[in-house]
Amino acid sequence: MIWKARDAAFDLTDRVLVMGIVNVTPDSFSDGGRYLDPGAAVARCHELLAEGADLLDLGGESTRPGSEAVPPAEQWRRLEPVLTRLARERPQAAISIDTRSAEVAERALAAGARVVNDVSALADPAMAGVVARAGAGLVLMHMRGTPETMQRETAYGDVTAEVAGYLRSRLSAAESAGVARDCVALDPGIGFAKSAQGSLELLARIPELAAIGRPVLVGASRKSFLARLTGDEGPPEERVPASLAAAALATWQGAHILRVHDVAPTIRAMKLAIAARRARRE
Ligand code: HH2
Repeated sequence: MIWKARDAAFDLTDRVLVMGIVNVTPDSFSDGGRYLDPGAAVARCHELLAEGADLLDLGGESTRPGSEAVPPAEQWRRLEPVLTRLARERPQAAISIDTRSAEVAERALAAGARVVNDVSALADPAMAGVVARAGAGLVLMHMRGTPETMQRETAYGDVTAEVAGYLRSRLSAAESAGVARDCVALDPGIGFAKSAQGSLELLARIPELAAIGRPVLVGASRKSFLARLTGDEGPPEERVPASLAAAALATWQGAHILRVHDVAPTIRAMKLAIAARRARRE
């Protein structure tokens, strides 16, 4: 399967992409405040690329449970110096921009980003047009409500069936608005309006999402559902071993893109799971 993003075309037939997270925010749940300074954010980007990240996902807004929306102007104030420096220093790096705002997406694409990662799956009516005009990659994610309200909406009959139905309909909406199907990747939204059990079930049932026919992105890294299952009670860094297990499990189940904080160890875990996937077929 091919995933297109402007001048990039990722062949995902027997490959899993690792997307490294850099949050240029004061309040993200794991790296909040660490990369708010543009120099620190750019240094982190170089570090993750050196570790082998295929893409970098830059965000100027936390979407952790309970968080409030950040105005587009403030998101862009955080992101602009980082994107400008990266475009100069690493023009070939594939940059994804984690935003629900079409205005921020448009500015980021003009500055060289190749992918828009939209956790609201086109809630901003201008978003699809912006993505389509640039021929950019687009990640559509499932959630209910908004980050502020979502943890009140975690009860489902069949979580996987509902998420798959939603992603199919958002894929159709994107296509109707002019986004090429080849540019779209789908994401079940681990931890977004999901109980720990719901997140786990989605990880275990990735083949049902992959059956839609587009790449599946999984973002389980350091999330609190892991702590609920393992009993880790400390800070998010304590969740790295469980995150690596989740990355291996997602790869084994057929995920195509892993969105993670810890790139180098994830690549090792993913390689093992890819080798096991090949062995299953041979
Ligand atoms: N998770 C987060 C943010 N963006 N995008 C996609 N497509 N999938 C995800 O699972 C996802 C996402 C939350 O993680 P993080 O960016 O580390 O934290 P915060 O939202 O607090 O900035």
